[in-house]
Amino acid sequence: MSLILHGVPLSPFVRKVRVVMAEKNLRYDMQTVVPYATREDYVNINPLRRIPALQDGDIIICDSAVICDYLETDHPQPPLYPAQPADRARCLWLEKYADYELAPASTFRVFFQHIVQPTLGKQADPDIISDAINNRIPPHMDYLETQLAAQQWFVNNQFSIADIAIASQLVNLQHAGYQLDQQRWPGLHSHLQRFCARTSVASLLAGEQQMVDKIKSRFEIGALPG
Ligand SMILES: N[C@@H](CCC(=O)N[C@@H](CS)C(=O)NCC(=O)O)C(=O)O
Repeated sequence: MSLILHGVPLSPFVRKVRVVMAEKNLRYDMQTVVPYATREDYVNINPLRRIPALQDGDIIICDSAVICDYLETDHPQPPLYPAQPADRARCLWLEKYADYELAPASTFRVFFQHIVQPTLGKQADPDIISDAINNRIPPHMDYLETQLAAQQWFVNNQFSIADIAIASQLVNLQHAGYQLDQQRWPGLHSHLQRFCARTSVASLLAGEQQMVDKIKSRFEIGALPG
């Protein structure tokens, strides 16, 4: 049965699902759904009108965490969730942390203001961006640096959905022009580089970068405010 992924590649939640599908070597078609400007009938796919949503034949699944869990159950190889209960719980916690704590502080502020607002014909708010960069984001980076604890990957040093969820948000910061401070967060800095270099991710990021460059040039988006 063919898989259809609804969304756009620059969403960190869509990226999560695409990386999982690339890791599992799954083929899918992408149906463009632009957030905040969804077609009327998209409500029949996702009642919240958010992306991503996945269609697998007659089945429709919403929310990146639910979609990734579904894909893992249906296509267990290679595993992206640890088998051991305590490791699995920690992995799900870090995914949840990325989706519900890191995302609001980072993607929903910095990327949304700096990159998305101009595409909606609105001015970016530099105060929201500065507040995020200087006050909201650093405590999350501090916490994640301790959780990584000099390992290559967050949970048991095995690549998992925790790495995918966290790095997917950091990629959006990178697209906005935010540079992770290597001195302050050396583990996270190299984690992000390691993530971006994976075959499953690098192939996606090449296309994403072209989109970001196009948006920046079309809407004359410069450097981030400090
Ligand atoms: N928890 C959801 C978050 C999805 C989400 O917030 N997606 C954003 C785009 S990055 C969206 O569709 N926003 C439109 C809206 O909230 O109306 C998930 O993991 O899928």
